Amino acid sequence: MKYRLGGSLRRTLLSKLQCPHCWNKFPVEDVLWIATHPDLRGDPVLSPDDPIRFLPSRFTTSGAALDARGSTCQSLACPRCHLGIAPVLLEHHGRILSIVGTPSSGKSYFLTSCVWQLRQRLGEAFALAFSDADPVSNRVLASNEQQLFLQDDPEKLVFLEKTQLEGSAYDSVQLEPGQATNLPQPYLFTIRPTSQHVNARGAARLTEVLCLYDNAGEHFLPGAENPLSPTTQHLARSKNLMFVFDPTQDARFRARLRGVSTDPQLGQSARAFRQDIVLLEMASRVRLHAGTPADEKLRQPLTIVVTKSDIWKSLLPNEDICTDPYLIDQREEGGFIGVVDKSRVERVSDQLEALLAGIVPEFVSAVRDTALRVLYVPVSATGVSPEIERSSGMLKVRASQINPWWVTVPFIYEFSRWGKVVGSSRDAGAITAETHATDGA
Ligand SMILES: Nc1nc2c(ncn2[C@@H]2O[C@H](COP(=O)(O)OP(=O)(O)OP(=O)(O)O)[C@@H](O)[C@H]2O)c(=O)[nH]1
Ligand SMILES: [Mg+2]
Ligand SMILES: [Zn+2]
Repeated sequence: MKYRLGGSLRRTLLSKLQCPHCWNKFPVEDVLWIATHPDLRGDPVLSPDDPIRFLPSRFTTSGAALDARGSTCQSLACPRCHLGIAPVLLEHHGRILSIVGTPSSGKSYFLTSCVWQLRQRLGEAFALAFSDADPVSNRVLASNEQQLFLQDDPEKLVFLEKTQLEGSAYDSVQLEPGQATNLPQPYLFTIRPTSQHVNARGAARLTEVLCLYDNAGEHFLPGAENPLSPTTQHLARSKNLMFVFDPTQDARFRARLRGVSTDPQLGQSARAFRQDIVLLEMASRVRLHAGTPADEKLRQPLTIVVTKSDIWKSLLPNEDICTDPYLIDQREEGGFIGVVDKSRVERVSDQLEALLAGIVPEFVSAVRDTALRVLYVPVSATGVSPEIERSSGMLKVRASQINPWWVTVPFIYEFSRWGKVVGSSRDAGAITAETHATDGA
């Protein structure tokens, strides 16, 4: 749809968009603007310090809204929760990929290593530009990346804080007057073909917005979800549920691994959670919010991200789970497309499923009961065990030793399902170059 969002701001906008904070879907013409005049403070849904959100009637010639005091505004907000809407969401649907798992399973390390590697590698290996769609809302993740990968002193022991259950990583809004609701902050990225991509001419149409969340593991435990803290409702909107399974949280795995690793997480006193129960809880929340019957398998693919593979890699001796399973398909007509070696990824998945079935059979049964399409992916966010820092007693990793394995595979495999941006070893040839520019690129 061509919509004129004030003045001369002419773009092909979506007719409806989804807020990444409260998941409300609304027509694009209902989007609010954020006042900039200092007198216009005290938004009723946010706080007395927040600028008022409003539906504009006056615009500048360049298409920006004017607030009630005549100041020029730049930023947009959701009509329901009043939180910021990145402008790119007016043109491209956000794809939510949810990361689920028990406390300490390794979700934050996985997300941080994955985003860091996507930034480094998508360009050279897939001709895709991966960038922050909203640098302000991505700042916690950016600071985690800095902590692990951009240390001046390579010998420094580094760590990521446990994800908080509430506080600065969440936004408090009053969806009902007088009732504070806690919403998790989304991380938003755009993925766009570069000029080297075989489909560079269709770059605007093929641009995707990725929407990720880093919940505290406690949010996924049975009984934790409540209407005033709907922190996991992204699950029902997720295009791919990524369940982070941590072998070090299972006593049977720990017993098998003590002979092969000295990782402190294998100690007798390590925390243990029933990961099969948390998986089933996740499935029931998805069904509840999506309105699907209790006995129906989930429609979206389920990726079991088996973390901390640096500890347990020797249990899968016949597979290389360290070097990335990617290839490049160079085209005669110009450009290239990055290809994921699906056969290799699926062979590893089958072997990993068989390994887990032998040690944690109830977890594998729960997975089979939950989803129709399942992929098991081994990852290590650090490539090395943490050590206990003497002075603090905390688990930390030496910055120079961090070397993640396969952390981008769950994402790149998912991207290969979207068509035209990432190929797979089975159908890369089927992706043909666009012959006409769809965006003047
Ligand atoms: N050996 C090893 N340990 C890891 C790896 N990734 C994370 N860890 C350790 O696992 C612990 C928990 O990691 P986090 O990423 O904070 O776990 P989380 O799932 O985000 O936990 P919550 O925020 O409490 O939900 C940390 O002490 C890390 O050192 C890995 O790839 N290998
Ligand atoms: Mg965390
Ligand atoms: Zn909203």
